Amino acid sequence: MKIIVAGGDGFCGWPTSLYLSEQGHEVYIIDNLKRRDWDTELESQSITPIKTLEDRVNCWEETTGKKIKMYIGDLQDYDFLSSVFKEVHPDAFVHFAEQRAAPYSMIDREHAVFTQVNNVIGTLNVLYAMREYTPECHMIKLGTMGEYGTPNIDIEEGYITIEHKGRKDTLPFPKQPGSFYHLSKVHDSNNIMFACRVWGLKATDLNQGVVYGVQTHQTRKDPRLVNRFDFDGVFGTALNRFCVQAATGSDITVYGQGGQTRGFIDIEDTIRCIELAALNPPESGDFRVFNQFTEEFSVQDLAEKVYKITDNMNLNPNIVHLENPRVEKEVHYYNAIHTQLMDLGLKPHYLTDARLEELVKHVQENKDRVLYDKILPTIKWR
Ligand code: NAD
Ligand code: USQ
Repeated sequence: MKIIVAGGDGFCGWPTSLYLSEQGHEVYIIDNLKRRDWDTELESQSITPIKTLEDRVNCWEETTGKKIKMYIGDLQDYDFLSSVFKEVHPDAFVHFAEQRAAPYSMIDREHAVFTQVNNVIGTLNVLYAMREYTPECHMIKLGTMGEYGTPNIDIEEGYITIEHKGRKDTLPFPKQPGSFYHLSKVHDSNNIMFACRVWGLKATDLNQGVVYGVQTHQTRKDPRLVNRFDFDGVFGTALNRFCVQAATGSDITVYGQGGQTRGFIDIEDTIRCIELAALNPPESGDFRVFNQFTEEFSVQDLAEKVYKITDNMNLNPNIVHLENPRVEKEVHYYNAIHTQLMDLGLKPHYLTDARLEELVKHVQENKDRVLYDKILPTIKWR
């Protein structure tokens, strides 16, 4: 298949591009390299030293003989996007290219506005480009489990059948997102659903949980292919952050009571889910939603898992409960359905002690790049 991977320089997009390329698909990366600028803005960095996109792509070709073409540009620039669509005529458009950190979107008005404009306009442009140049193209859009929030009922995959005053209908599952970033994903979902309904486009919204891990089979082929690894209080996500904290003698920071429960997925499974969605497209006009995670954990569960492993490694870890910088439920019911990707053939990599130990060791190898003053959270929701 001809597959565009927008956001192909990022944490999920880079290993996905390599995996799809290895499977024999023609891969075209779009990225505006903004993620690297946000590191500069926040005076932070990936723990792993990442090469430029050009070097990474050249290294992949040198190592495997497979070519990945890259286009440096912004999805908000419709002329740029149109020119890529006209040249490539993709079968699938994998859309990772958004500002994805909830804390970044909550810094102040400017960052909230930037996040929503970047994400919503970028996606709207992709929908228009598909409609204009390749209506058969399948949009595979990265959404988030955080669109649903934490309702006191089971979370279905996108839709819920409800009976109201004697009448019955299947409707989009209610959304209660927890940040301006998560809200941007809800706005995207609504726009994509509308475009599928009125223009007959086809799309899969992958409501992904928190991703952990760093390396994949493909990024391990050469040190120059290494994936990025975020640890700071803005872009670092729960499990990866806890591994960094334990590996570097910093406290494992549970926010509040730690009963916050989320869906989690190994980066090795993220890349497979994308291919499964691409190989099994929906019908024209369909807006399909999959919940993309493999296991549920509370933040406290994760902290304790990391504690156990790193204690065995004689790292003397310590769990602290910080005052929660976010506004979120800290004790709640959580049960999200996630069967559709399994039905398509996903064989999950579950979080094992061996996987955790490997992650911690990986951090230890790059320990000198950890910026200790960037670990604690500084952005508050209120
Ligand atoms: P990332 O920030 O590492 O990568 C995103 C990439 O998109 C970056 O390389 C950035 O430069 C690029 N980008 C952003 N805006 C762009 C634009 N307007 N035009 C072109 N390129 C642009 O993020 P990630 O962790 O790889 O996440 C990828 C996607 O998956 C996001 O949409 C995110 O919301 C979603 N997601 C991520 C996680 C996670 O835990 N990382 C979990 C669930 C969902
Ligand atoms: N948390 C802690 N301690 C920390 C960091 C986080 O207790 O040091 C808690 C948070 O309060 C939250 C939970 O862990 O309750 C998850 O936070 P996170 O930073 O790991 O993840 P989140 O902000 O939800 O965002 C990440 C990605 C985002 C994606 C989302 C999937 O950055 O792109 O959409 O995970 S989901 O969580 O399912 O919405």
